[in-house]
Order: sequence, then structure tokens, then C-alpha cells
Amino acid sequence: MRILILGGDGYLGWPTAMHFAARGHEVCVIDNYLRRLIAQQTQSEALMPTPDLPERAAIFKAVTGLDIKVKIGDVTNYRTLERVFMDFAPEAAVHYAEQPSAPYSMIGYDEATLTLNNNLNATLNLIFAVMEHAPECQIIKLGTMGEYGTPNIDIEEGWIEIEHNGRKDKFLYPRAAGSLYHTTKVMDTDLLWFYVRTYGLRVSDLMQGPVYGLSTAESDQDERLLPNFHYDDIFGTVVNRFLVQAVAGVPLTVYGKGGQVRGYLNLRDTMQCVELAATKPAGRGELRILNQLTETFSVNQLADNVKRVGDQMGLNVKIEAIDNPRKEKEEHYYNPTHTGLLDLGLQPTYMSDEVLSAMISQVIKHKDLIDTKMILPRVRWK
Ligand code: USQ
Repeated sequence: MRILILGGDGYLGWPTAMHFAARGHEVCVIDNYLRRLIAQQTQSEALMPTPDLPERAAIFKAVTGLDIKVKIGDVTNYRTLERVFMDFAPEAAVHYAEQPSAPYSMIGYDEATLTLNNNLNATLNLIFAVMEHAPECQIIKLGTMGEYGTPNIDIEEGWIEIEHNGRKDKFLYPRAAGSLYHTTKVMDTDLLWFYVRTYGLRVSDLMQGPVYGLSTAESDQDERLLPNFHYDDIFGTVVNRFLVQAVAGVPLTVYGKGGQVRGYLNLRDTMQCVELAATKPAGRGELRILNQLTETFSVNQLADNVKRVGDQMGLNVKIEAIDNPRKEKEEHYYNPTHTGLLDLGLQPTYMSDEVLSAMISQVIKHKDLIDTKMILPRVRWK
């Protein structure tokens, strides 16, 4: 398959590109380095410096003999995206080209408009590029479990049947996002749903929980192929932050009461999920929503697990509840359905003590690079 990856320089985009190339697909990535730019502007650099995309592709070629085509460009510019579609004629497009940080989107007006414009324009441009240049191309869109929020009922896989005044119909599951970033993902889903039901596109919308992990099978072959691993308050997801905090000897930053439950996923499982979505595509005129998580934890459970494993490794990990910079429920019901990807064949990698200790060992190798100034939250939902 010819697979185009929008946002191919990102934490998920680059490993996905290598994963598909390693399985014999023809891969092209496009990225405008927005995440690198924001990381510089907000002093939120990744733990290990990562080569730029042409360098990454050259290293990957030297190590594996396989090609990844690279385009540096902004997919919010329709002409740029159109040209890539005309040159590459993708059969699947994986859309990661979004500003992915909830805290960044909550800094102020400039950051909110950047997030809104970037995320929605990228999605709309992709929809039009598919309709005008590759109508058979399937779209695989990274959504987020955060679209649903934390409702006091079970979370279904995208859709819910509602009975009202004696009649029934099926609707998108109600959404209630907790940041402007998450709200743009809700809007993305609405955009996709409009074009799916009106023009018969084929779309998989993957509602992903926070991802953790430093490496994949491909990056294990050469350290220079590692994904960009963030532990700061802007781009770092909670597990990755806790791993670095444990190694740095800084107390784990539990926000508020720590009863916030989310669905988590190992980086390696993201690769599997996206591959399953691509190789078992949604039908024409189908918006297939899959909840992409393998297990749920509260923040307190995560902190306890990292502490237990860190202590066994001689780290003496401390946990400290700090004032929650976000507005979110700190104790709540959470029961998301997530059988769709298992039915497609997902083999989960659970967050066992062995998995945690392997990740801590990897972070220890880069301990000298940790900058503890990036750890405490700088952005408040106020
Ligand atoms: N949290 C802490 N301490 C920290 C960092 C986070 O207690 O030091 C808490 C947060 O308050 C939240 C939970 O951990 O309750 C998860 O936070 P996160 O920063 O790991 O995840 P989030 O901001 O929700 O966003 C991340 C990705 C985003 C993706 C999302 C999936 O950055 O791109 O969409 O995970 S989900 O959370 O399911 O919406």
C-alpha cells in the first residue's frame, strides 16, 4: 500500500512511518516541524535530540535498506497537500498533523487560534485532497479519548443508540472535551462525519488515550531512530513524565487528588492499531470509531506503579500531590468500551513491572540530559 503520513516527524508519526516501511509498504511523510518550533518557543525540548526528517530517513535507509519519502511542508496549505497527493497517490492517509498538546492550547489567545486553525484546516484539507485526488484513499485519523470527557455512564465506541419519546436512532456518542486541543478533536470528528455521510469517504477515527514509551522495534536497531520523547508539562504525557521524574529524583507530579482515570496505550501498540486500521479498512461511507487504549489507570495508580518499580531499581521515588493546573474531575466513573481493535487482532502490551522497568532503564541512559526546570506545570486552566 502507498501510505501517506501527515505529521510524520512526531512522537507517533515517525515510528508509524518506520513501522509501515518495515512491513513492505511504500511510505511518504510530510511535516512542517510545528512541534519542534513550539518546543523551542516554550522551552519544552525532547529528552534526546532527534535528527530532522531527511536525516532520520537517511539513517533508516542505512540501517534497513528501506526508503521513506520525505516532504517538508505545511498541510494547512491546500496547494502543498494537493501536490503530495498528485505525486504520491496514497491509498491510505494517516493524519497526525495536529497541535497535540492540551496545555499549549490553554496558554492564551494566540495558542488557542494556532491550535484551532492548524487542526481543523489540516483535517479539512485532507478531506478535500482525498475527494479531489484520491477518492479511494482511506483516512486514518488520530482522535482522542478526551473527546468523550469523563461522563457518569459507560463510554461506547463512538456511537450510541438513544431512545427518545418512543423512537430510536444512532448518534455520535456525546462529547465533552476538557481543553481547547481536545475540543478541536471533537470538531475534527464532526467534520469527518459530515463528509463521510455526504460523500461516502472511508474513515477510521482512532480515539486514543495518553501514549507512553520510548522505543519501537525499528528504533531498537539504532538509537538515532528513537521517537522524540517529551517529559515537559507541554508535550510530555503523564507516564513519560513520571518515568523521567523517577530517574531525576524529583517527586512524581500527581495533579490534585490523582483520581483522574484515563485509558493508556503503549507506543508499540499504537503502531499495531494504526496498521490494523489500515489493513482492515473502514467501508465506503463508514466513519468507524475505535477506542484505542488497552487498560485504564488513575494517576495515583500510575504513580504507585512507577514508584514500586523505581524503588526496586534503587531509585527512592517520591510522590507529591500538587495543585491541579487543569479543570477536570479528580474522582469520577470511567468505563470505556474498547473491543473494536481487539476484534481486529490487537495483541496488547500491558504496563507490567517489566515494561516499566525497561522504560526506566532507557531513561537512565539519558539521565544527564534531564532538565528539571521543565517538570512543574507552567500552564493553568484559568
Ligand atoms: N497529569 C498528572 N500529572 C502530570 C501530568 C498529567 O496528574 O504531571 C494528569 C492530567 O491532569 C490528566 C492525566 O494525567 O488527568 C493525563 O494527562 P496527559 O498530559 O498524559 O494527557 P492529556 O493532556 O489528556 O493529552 C495526552 C496527549 C494528547 C492525547 C491525550 C489522550 O498529549 O495528544 O490526545 O493524551 S486523552 O487524555 O485520552 O485525551
